[in-house]
Amino acid sequence: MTTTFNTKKSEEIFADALKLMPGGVSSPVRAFKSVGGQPIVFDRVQGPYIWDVDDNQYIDYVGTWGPAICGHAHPEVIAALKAALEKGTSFGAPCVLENVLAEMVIDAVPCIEMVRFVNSGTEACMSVLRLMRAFTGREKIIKFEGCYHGHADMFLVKAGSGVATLGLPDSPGVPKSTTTSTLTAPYNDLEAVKALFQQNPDEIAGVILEPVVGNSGFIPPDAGFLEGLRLLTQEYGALLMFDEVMTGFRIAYGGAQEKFGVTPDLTTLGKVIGGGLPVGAYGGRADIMSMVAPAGPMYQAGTLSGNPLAMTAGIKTLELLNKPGTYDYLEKITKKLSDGLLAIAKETGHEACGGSISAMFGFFFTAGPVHNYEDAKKSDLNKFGRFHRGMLERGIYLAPSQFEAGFTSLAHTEEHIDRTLEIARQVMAQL
Ligand code: HOZ
Repeated sequence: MTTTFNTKKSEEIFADALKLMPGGVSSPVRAFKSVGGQPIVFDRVQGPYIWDVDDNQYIDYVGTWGPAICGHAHPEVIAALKAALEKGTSFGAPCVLENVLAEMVIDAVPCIEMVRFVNSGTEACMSVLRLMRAFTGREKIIKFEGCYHGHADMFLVKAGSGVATLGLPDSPGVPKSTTTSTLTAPYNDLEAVKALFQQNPDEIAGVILEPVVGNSGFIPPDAGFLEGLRLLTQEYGALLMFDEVMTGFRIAYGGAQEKFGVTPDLTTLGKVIGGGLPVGAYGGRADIMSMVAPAGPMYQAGTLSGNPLAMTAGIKTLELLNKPGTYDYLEKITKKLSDGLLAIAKETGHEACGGSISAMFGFFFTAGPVHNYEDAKKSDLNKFGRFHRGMLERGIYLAPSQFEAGFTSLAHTEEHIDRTLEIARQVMAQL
């Protein structure tokens, strides 16, 4: 493919970064390891666009891995942040903004009666697991192959996202003793979950999952899967925990639990609720959350938790989302993108499958269907890498891994989608 793509400054900066930071990055998923080439270095973002340090412009479908659902650097978010900044950057003490965001989250998310703010999705998931164990007095948990719940030790078992991308699903440095209580099952396989409960009666604290998977690529739950998990967990006295770090406020205002009408006991959130600043949260039934210190004995803490700038960005972002028509719009443009990509793949002779729900989508180079991580791994990763590169060189920024979902935003218009599809047609025709 011949283009005039110039990334000279990106290359120079990344070469320096490689000497300064492991792999040149602050988080592995950014490193382009599985798609070839090297990461572009960003200079600025606005709306649906990114500009790199060489001044190339891209339409962005990563959205800083999820938070940018209103579009990057939304003027109202920036204005609110500027005003908040005048009051200081951190209090390490209660502030009324925490109450405001907590109330918005409690109103929106069906299972959440009380919430604790933390600083990332990883922190939310490791904390909620401790809470599940504290509440039930049981140690074992069930997670699903290819689901990613952050990088805490007990979740790095057959995990998705960066570890799947790098082929490191079980990381060295994680003590065996930490993961012996982590049982795994294939996603969408209720029978496998049932068998684990039968083999470990009275030992399983709960089931933890992405209700729509985004960390093995995009994989929706089969009909009845979430409902089946709800029934099984109730039958065995275990808790159900939806990790909605990706899906929360993205596939519906109330997340997957609103969309699918299945209410878990606990939920983790992140990404969107921070509006682009570092925030995570866990919440759920008040009787369970009352175990969290200082209300109860389960200890969990954080110097920057409930940070006023992060709360401000989250509040403004949820205000922008909580308007009539938001999710219909996101559904419409994302479906147009997803359907368009599949149609172009077919026309140009490539096996492909995929789909979308609201502002989240995915696309695999395999005939599919993809119900779980094993299915996702059948995708032609080499072809995905070449597709990714071709799109990048023509101004479309996709997640640099087959095992990540794509994200749209309120700033993406039909014109952006048309332009993306036009470029996808050029690239696929040459693959
Ligand atoms: N959790 C994000 C999507 N899988 C990526 C964040 C990261 O690992 O940098």
